[in-house]
Amino acid sequence: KPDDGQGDVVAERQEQRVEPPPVYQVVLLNDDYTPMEFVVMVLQQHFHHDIEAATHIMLKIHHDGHAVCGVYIKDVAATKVEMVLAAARRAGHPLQCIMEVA
Ligand code: NFA
Repeated sequence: KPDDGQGDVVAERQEQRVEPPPVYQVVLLNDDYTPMEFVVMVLQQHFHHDIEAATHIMLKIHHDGHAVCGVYIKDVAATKVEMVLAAARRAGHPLQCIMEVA
């Protein structure tokens, strides 16, 4: 039977899929001034954690200096960082938020 070329197309598709899409961790950093309640609110409102998970993550930041709050594609992660920094600035808190390749 003559080869219809379909097998080659499938092989090329599989080769193109070997690299996973790059994802970014959004990380909150500890400081001495931002109220714990504000951080818990940020984790609920911007990262959709329930109050129990949000409190756990806030305490991890407080004790370890930082914690991952969520993992997103690049443009979503960048928007999260900007929204959190804007909310913190608006409330007068020094809370810092960064993104890094997961
Ligand atoms: N360390 C802050 C405090 O004691 C709380 C905090 C937690 C700040 C997580 C920033 C991030 N008020």
